[in-house]
Amino acid sequence: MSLTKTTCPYCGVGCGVLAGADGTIQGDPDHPANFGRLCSKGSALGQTIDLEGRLLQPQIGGRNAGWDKALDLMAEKFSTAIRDHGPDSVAFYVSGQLLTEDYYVANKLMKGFIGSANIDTNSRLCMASSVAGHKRAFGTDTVPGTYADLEEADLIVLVGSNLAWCHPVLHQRIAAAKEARPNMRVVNIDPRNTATSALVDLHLRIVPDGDIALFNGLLAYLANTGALDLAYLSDHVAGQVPAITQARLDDPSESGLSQDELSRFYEMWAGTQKVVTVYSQGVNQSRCGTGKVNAILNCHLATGRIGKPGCGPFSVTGQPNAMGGREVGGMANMLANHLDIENPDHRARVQDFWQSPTICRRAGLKAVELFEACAAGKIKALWVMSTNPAVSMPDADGVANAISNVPFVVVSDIMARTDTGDLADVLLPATGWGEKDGTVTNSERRISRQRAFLSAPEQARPDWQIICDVADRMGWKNAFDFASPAEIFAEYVALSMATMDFGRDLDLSIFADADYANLIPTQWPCNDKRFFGSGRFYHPDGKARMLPVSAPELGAGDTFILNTGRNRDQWHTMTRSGKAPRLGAHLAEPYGEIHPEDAAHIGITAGDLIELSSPNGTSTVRALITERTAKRQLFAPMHWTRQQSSAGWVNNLATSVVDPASGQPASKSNQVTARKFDAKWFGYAVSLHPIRPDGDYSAVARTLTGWQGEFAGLQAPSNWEELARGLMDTGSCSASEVYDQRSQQARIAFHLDERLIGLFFASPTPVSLSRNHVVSLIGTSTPPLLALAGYSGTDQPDPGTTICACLNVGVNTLRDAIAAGADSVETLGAATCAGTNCGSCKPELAHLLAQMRTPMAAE
Ligand SMILES: Nc1nc2c(c(=O)[nH]1)N[C@H]1C(S)=C(S)[C@@H](COP(=O)(O)OP(=O)(O)OC[C@H]3O[C@@H](n4cnc5c(=O)[nH]c(N)nc54)[C@H](O)[C@@H]3O)O[C@H]1N2
Ligand SMILES: Nc1nc2c(c(=O)[nH]1)N[C@H]1C(S)=C(S)[C@@H](COP(=O)(O)OP(=O)(O)OC[C@H]3O[C@@H](n4cnc5c(=O)[nH]c(N)nc54)[C@H](O)[C@@H]3O)O[C@H]1N2
Ligand code: SF4
Ligand SMILES: [Mo]
Repeated sequence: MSLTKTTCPYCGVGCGVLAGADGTIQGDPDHPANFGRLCSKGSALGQTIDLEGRLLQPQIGGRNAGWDKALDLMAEKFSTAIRDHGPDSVAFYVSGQLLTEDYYVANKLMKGFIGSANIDTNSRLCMASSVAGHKRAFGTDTVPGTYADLEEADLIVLVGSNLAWCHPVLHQRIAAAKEARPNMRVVNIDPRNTATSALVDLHLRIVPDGDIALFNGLLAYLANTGALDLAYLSDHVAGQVPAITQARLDDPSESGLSQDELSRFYEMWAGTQKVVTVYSQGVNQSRCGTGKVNAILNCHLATGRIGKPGCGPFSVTGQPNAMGGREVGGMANMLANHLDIENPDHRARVQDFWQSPTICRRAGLKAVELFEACAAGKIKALWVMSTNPAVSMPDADGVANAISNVPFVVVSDIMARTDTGDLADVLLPATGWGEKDGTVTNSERRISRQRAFLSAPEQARPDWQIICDVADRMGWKNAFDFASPAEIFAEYVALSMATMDFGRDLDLSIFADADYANLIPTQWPCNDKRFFGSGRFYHPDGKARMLPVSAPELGAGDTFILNTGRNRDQWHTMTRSGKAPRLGAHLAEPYGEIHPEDAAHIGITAGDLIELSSPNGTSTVRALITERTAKRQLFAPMHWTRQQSSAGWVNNLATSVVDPASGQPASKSNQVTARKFDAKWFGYAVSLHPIRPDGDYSAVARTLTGWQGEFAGLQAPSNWEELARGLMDTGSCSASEVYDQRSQQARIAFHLDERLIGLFFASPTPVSLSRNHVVSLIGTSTPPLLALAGYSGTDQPDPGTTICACLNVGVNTLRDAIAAGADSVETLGAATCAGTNCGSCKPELAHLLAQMRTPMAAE
């Protein structure tokens, strides 16, 4: 069958994919982001494109309604709110997962036609500090780096980035380059010891938010040791004196690192010309995120290590189109196409180009402020597109309440049930990846096409079309009369060209005559131009700015610092990745990493649950006792929602502390207390049918044969069968129950016509059995007693927890192979196949090898 060239819808690496309607997924060997590679999430895309769980009809008040009704109602509600309460009484909250064309028209509608700038995006939670830092230093939000720079660098410094899990294909490219050039060094700056540490020469385990002290210390060191590029500074940079003076005031040991570690890092940095500093959410998501960005940029500017091959600062974007959203100006404090709201000439030009009745005059509400305005009753109509703020915003439960407080809420999504969709008055079915056409821009400014290879299911429509339909009904037909995303792209390119005399960086002229249908992945401004290569920046005097930044006071309290982030195989709120059984196998439950000493201190042992509390709320997660997390710190993934768990979403613990310059929430450092969740019983269920995430603690996930669920409760029920039937859709199944008085363990098997439909196990201690084994029994004709054993016989070894998701290789299989002599990632791959498909698990294979070679390090 013929395969369509498209782009992966997950991370900002922006890998090219060859996709077929039958679910075939291959890496595109011609795409310059990945040259054929894909990670575990990309490889499993075929398992996410079925229609299970999809929203396929517009709904009003939970009932199917036609498009006309839904769109008329929206136009009426938005128009009435604007008429009665002014343009600032309405808001859009959008996403870096919209395509550029969707984003462009959403921004045009709000800023040029409604006349408000109340359109903010989940990029506020993601890239806002980088945007603010870039603008302060460069005069524009320019990301100068390219992927080739990473391969050419002699030193790569990763700051607050778990590249191995979050940008896996870039990580693989760096690993390959390092293998080819063993002199290349990689340093990782992260309070946690992550999978990324397996690659690096030096892991600097700083204290949370110790980054400014560290980089100010570096700047002072560069100044003190004569390592500044004085000619570059005098020609191209302003502000160095106050920046260096301020840096010298900071004490680098506040970073938590030893003198020896600091010296090693500073010497390495000062002694290497080709340095790339890659940074991500450990930098951005902080109350001093913009300061961290400028502390890093200062060091690159001070040494002229920018604008040249193999060096420079490189903020890697998270979402597939975070960069495209920044380009079209889809945030509340930007205009369009990298122009400024505050600049009257920019405003006049954009208004003239759009022929619009009005134009916003001042910045709109940033995400946290926007939901605060919802809570305060100031927003009368809200439209959320392609994001799930009731989970991903700090104070998630408060945000859910704020959304409920808005009189009219519209949510455009591809899924019928999401935590945010559940709060909507109107739900609009968008076409999803594979069904829609448009463009995305990746971390290195490369614009690639997403192309449809599936037809739109039932009533689903592309986001750009839904937005234009609403604009049309609000009276602005001419300005939104686009017949295709190609026409929108052409207007976006034309706007950038019509504003080029302002001398901004967004030069899209290379796309002026683009053949949209056959567009090949292309970098702006043009494929071979290097930003800042001539030493010219975008401030009026052409010079970059170094900024004085100071390290924050790092308060020590008796609470834990809760760090949050991502798992290798899940994507954000799991609406898509959660559908793939292959991906659910990696880490199937919300968990909290806790240091062994802290665990002992609060009385937690393996398998226990921990209850985390903050002034905002509580959350319960499985304890993962490990030295990967430092003492008095915890780490929990952001992925779990109310759809899969009853207590495992962590953002309700987060208070809405933001960086004052960017408005970005400090998602990595929430103050929480932790104690043992005093469960009276633990349960585990596997089922052919969906399992309900009810009870005091629960987490459900897809498996290859159906669903599985982990449970726990504060009070044991009087009837286990009743409880199990309530959780699982057992219909008229017969139940076979075994109850062991002595151990108080209950085991129930549900059969229908001799077919095993479900199994339920309960115990006063964490349920111990072979989960892989019982999952494999579902749907078979295994008789009750055999099924209830919970373990396989010796003739069928238990593979253990899945490490390689692509080829389903478990930890026990790997341990056996290592014991039998496998001594490298390659020989382990040859023996078990693990890591031989996408390679995303290679860091974990390396970790396991290291662990088994040095048993003391065992977790
Ligand atoms: N598998 C997967 N990949 C993804 C995503 C996903 O959901 N799943 N999402 C994508 C998106 S949108 C984004 S934004 C990126 C995010 O990509 P990353 O930023 O790499 O991922 P995170 O896990 O959020 O955080 C990175 C690291 O910051 C560290 N950190 C915490 N506090 C500090 C600190 O004070 N200083 C320093 N130096 N480090 C700190 C954390 O311990 C963590 O290991 O990933 C993208 N890729
Ligand atoms: N604690 C904590 N919180 C965080 C973070 C963290 O590190 N820690 N990271 C933050 C970051 S960096 C990010 S980017 C956010 C991400 O957070 P969100 O954006 O809220 O998470 P997603 O699950 O990606 O939400 C995307 C939604 O869009 C839907 N969707 C998918 N495709 C389409 C489409 O084509 N059209 C439409 N209309 N809908 C679609 C999906 O089903 C899903 O409901 O989370 C932030 N929140
Ligand atoms: S690294 Fe993985 S998630 Fe990111 S774009 Fe490539 S295949 Fe997709
Ligand atoms: Mo993100």
